[in-house]
Amino acid sequence: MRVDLRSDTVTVPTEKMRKAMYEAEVGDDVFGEDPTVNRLQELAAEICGREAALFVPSGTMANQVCVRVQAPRGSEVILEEESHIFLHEVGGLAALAQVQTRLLKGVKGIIQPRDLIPLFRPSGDIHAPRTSLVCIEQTSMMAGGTIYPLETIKEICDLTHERGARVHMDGARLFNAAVASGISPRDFAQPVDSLMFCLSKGLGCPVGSMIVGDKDFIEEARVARKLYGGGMRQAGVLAACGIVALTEMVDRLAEDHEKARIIAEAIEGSPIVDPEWNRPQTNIIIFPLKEPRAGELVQKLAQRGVLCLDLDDRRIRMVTHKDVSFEEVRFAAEVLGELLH
Ligand code: TLP
Repeated sequence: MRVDLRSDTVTVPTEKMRKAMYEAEVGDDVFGEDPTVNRLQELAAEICGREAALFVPSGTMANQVCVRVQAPRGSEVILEEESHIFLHEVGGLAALAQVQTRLLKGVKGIIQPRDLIPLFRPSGDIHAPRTSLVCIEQTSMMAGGTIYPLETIKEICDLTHERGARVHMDGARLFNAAVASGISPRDFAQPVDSLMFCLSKGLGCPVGSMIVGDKDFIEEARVARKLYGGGMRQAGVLAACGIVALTEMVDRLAEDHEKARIIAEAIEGSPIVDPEWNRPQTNIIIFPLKEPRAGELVQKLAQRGVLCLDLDDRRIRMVTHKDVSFEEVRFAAEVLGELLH
């Protein structure tokens, strides 16, 4: 058996998606003339209760476009120290938006409003960069898919807006957070200035992310998307999958969370795992080892057919998704249990 738990990005399009791709009505989306892209964008905006949305090729481009539009060159962007935008986007903040970063450590990846307040630069100081943007990540990937509580998001947005800055949500796994918490994507999307979510992770699309926000912001984002080479032509073949994802693939994410709990049980009580590890709230399991042996363990798991990733020399990540069955997950849990106990 081969169980691929490296990421939910390994998911492949469903039959329905392939059929939808085949049948999609298309046009030139740079001219705004692809009816399927337009439908997907309207659907995404509606689900999030916001004015408009934009289809982009990847989550990375979505984040980078949102930062570019909202953070002027030379301004300062505040991020959690293990956020995807900071750690895993190839230095795009420096290379593309040309902004400076200010990092803080969250609690299980979640930025605490009280810790954020002292980081805003004082206005009127000629020496200081302007704080333009705060980025939050829903769910917080490197903390093990933890959920930003809605109250925390509201507090962060209020205090950031009071200080003249904006908030961007990297909602790559927004729907995992929504399904696990019972809070609607609309509620999560209300307080922030910009939001992106991915179609190509747990929702199973081959390509694509959505940027969501007010009309004026989305118009600016469309220009930045073109600048970054993300203006696509007959993208309706891809957008068609997005429509299937948003209408049919959201509720089933609960299964992925159940699968994560099965794996978590195999880790529980292991003498070689740090007992303080964050138990999974969604579909991501990250557990730290007491000794720096993550690479070795990942190799041993791979030899037994269980694929996962080492994030550094101590931390191992497993991500559950639609293309691993409960049977495969139970097999992975068994193998993991044997190696950990
Ligand atoms: N995350 C990938 C890798 O890049 C690490 C993964 O396997 O988890 N925001 C968050 C929180 C993400 O986890 C990711 C992808 C992205 C943005 C970027 O999305 P893509 O891969 O579409 O550029």
